Amino acid sequence: MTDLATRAPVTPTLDVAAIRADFPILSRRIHGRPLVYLDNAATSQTPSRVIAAFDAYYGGYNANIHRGLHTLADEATAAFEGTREVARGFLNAKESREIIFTRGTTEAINLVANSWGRANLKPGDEVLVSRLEHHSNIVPWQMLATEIGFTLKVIPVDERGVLDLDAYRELFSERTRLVAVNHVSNAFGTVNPVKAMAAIAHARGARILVDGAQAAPHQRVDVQDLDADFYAFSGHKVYGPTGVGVLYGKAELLESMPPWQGGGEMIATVSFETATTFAEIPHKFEAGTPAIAEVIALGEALKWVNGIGVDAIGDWEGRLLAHATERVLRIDGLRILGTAPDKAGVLSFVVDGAHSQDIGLLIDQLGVAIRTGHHCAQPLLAHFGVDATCRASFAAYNTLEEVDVFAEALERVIGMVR
Ligand code: C6P
Repeated sequence: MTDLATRAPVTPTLDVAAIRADFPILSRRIHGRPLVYLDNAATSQTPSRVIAAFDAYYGGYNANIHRGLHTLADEATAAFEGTREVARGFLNAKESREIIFTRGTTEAINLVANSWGRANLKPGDEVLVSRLEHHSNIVPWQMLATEIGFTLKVIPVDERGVLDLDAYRELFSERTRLVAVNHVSNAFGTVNPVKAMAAIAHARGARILVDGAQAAPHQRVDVQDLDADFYAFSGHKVYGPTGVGVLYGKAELLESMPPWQGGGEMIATVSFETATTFAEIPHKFEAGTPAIAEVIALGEALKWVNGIGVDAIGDWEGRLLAHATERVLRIDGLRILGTAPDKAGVLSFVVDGAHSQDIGLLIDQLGVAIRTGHHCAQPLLAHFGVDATCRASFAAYNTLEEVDVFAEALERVIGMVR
């Protein structure tokens, strides 16, 4: 706990007022009060340039991509492929063909399970997932395990919500083929040492898939430095739109994998007489018309993040987290879940004698948006003996004053329900 409460103050490197002015939604009032939006781990808000990208596309160059020879198709294709290059830079991938557009992190993980997993996992093999995983990095592996007959093994956490690396090392056997782990836990905020975990996995001949949904918005991600085999994130958590996400995969791996969805765009030739052949990566994994406007708008979101600087965003969120932690710990009977020394801007807590759902509903009446529930991490919450927590999560546009409003509102609603 002291680790968090005494975290060294960070000099604000962000012009938060200017950032806020970029987000029209932040001027909304909720139940007559200024919106205090602290549900950023569920979805972040979008700056004007992302919203404008939709208008520009639909009002100016709406066309299908990679197909037409006309001007609009050219413009749309260039903008779409432009995002691929922006995403490559964002993750520091070697090549833009290592970037595949998906509907989000969930679809990215399902792609890996259904393509790489089906091709590489055999009965008796083992896949390691962690206790900290979101359901989207558990259920696709469970579904495939039932079908194929491999075993899922769970990397344990300690009482702070930190992965036990010794136990991790010991879980490996000669049958371990894959580690599937998140970079940052959505429920507790734990930052996992995925670079070290990748090195251990590779030394044991296993691949590693990193779920970066909660890391990409808050810290610099360098897939080459991490040596991740696969890395996934979602647009809507990184100031972009819903319905779009990214799967990074090492080129040689993606090339060796079969397609997982068939249709237009992913083929080289189709014939009833000879075998259908497939397109090169990344198109092999992008069947059908993609979410063109969303991909283009995601490019704008990533450029917006680059313009602010993801390190500066992470530093500022660390300051917000430290202040929020210090404030809520004054509340009698409040317990924080997830006290790792290295945490992203996520504050998960339960309060004696007050149900999380009640807190969430009542605090909304005071204009404060937080998330309550199991956060799609039921195995983690069950391990800590709870079925729900309240979760406040921070973004670049949140202020220390908003943290104070949240803490005061929290004290008030706890007084009402106890
Ligand atoms: N977590 C949260 O409130 P999608 O839905 O595909 O964009 O992202 C799924 C996902 C995968 N991994 C992690 C670590 C996540 O946090 C999420 C989404 C949201 O915590 C919604 S449940």
